[in-house]
Amino acid sequence: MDRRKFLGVSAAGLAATVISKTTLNALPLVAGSEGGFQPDYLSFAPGVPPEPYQFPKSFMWGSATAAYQVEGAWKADGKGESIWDRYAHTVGKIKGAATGDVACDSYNRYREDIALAKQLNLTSYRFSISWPRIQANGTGPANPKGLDYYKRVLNELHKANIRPLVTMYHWDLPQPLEDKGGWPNRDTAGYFADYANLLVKNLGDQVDTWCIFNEPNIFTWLGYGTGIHAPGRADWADFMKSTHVVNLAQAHAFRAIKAATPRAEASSAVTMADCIARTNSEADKAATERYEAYRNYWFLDPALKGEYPKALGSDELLQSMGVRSGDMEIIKVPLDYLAINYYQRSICFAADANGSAKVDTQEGDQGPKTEMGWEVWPEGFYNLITQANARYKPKAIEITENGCSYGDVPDEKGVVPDERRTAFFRGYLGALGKAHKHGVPIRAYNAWSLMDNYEWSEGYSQRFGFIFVDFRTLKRTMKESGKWYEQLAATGKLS
Ligand code: GBH
Repeated sequence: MDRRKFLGVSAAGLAATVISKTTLNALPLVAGSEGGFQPDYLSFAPGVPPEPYQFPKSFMWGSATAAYQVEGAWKADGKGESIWDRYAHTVGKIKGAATGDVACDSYNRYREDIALAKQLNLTSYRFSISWPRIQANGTGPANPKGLDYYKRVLNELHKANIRPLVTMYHWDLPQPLEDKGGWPNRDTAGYFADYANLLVKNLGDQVDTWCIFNEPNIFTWLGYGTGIHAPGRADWADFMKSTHVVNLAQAHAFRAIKAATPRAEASSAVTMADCIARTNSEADKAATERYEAYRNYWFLDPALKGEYPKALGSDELLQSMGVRSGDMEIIKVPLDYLAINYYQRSICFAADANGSAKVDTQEGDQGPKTEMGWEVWPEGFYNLITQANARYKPKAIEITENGCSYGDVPDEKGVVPDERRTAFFRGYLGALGKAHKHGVPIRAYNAWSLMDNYEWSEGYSQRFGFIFVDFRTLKRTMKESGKWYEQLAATGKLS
């Protein structure tokens, strides 16, 4: 399960091919970036402070989770089966055969989780709603017990004075909709519109900020393009079709939200990468543009500009995706804020010397690596935020996810000494502070994650939380990084 294959070839619009395993020893970066590429705070030994920065009082400090990764209770109170239930129950798909059947049991322990968020001084709490809790089959009336759970969660958050940021879809499609064709099936956009309607009609009075999709650029690709995520299909044509259906669904949901609650804000969280051409060659620069077009812009340009990015969206491709006349008018909606998930930069290059359109990517290899193997390189975060801001000039930006996996466990005294995580957040928040200082309208930072949870195909082998979860007992223990974040959230002072 090599997540590095992400879009290794897809930007070419061609069928999958073998990914080259080039290593990145001497990195010939784009012109002008060689000297002085690393700012001060990137002398990145754990404990080395970044440039100090005082975030404003109004800045929201938060964390993020997702339903399937934390809730468990996969059959409780009339919940239907999702594609993740099915996939995780299929032999050979997930590391250690781990499932989300129990996960962190947040379905039963949400009060404790929100109390911990309060202890962390959080003012923002991003979580997602499980579609099959609301509609077991993906269609029809809402399940009152499913709604009731989320009403209780929202109540609890409001009592604690924490702003909820609610994701409508973090990857758990009702299995019966997959059986009807899933995201490549255009009807799914209509089913999603109905679901979004149920959410805003029933929960709209408790929610001011919606996140429609989580990482549409990832779940379409990994779920339908490579098959390493649910529902496990590996079909280029299905993948590309699914991207268009998701864009339609995003617009339908946006309109449903505005119709029911005009004051509410809505967007979708896209995982963006700082995309860097491996060399200065024309071929590598063109490859970078194509990759970026998919990775960063494929679900934002259609909404905000009414078109697919031209670097990739040829007429043939759009036709094969099932784009009909009139679709782009439907798809264009003024998403209210920019929601960015950020993990890595991507070093991009042309896959063949012979001038085909194939794109390949590799990880940056200059910074230390987290346990997922992802490079720690805060400057990429700064670059990406400023680029995205320049492209869309949004009224506001929220960082909806950013974080790192390290496997630290409690010592005999119950202390979890995860200095590397604190160092990671110091570095990335230094980059964020720098962007903020330069006038980028960032209003919130939601760290991934509140607590260790089910890391999809990686099962429970990757820990991203401020809170350690013992998956045998479900006991929660605040890590040292959590105590550090607690102070930051209280003062806004990065030092
Ligand atoms: C997010 O996705 C998810 O929203 C969240 O549920 C998850 O738990 C969290 O991050 C941590 O993984 O090496 O070039 O192929 C992860 C976003 C984007 C990260 C693609 C891995 C692979 C890039 N992913 N990336 S590459």
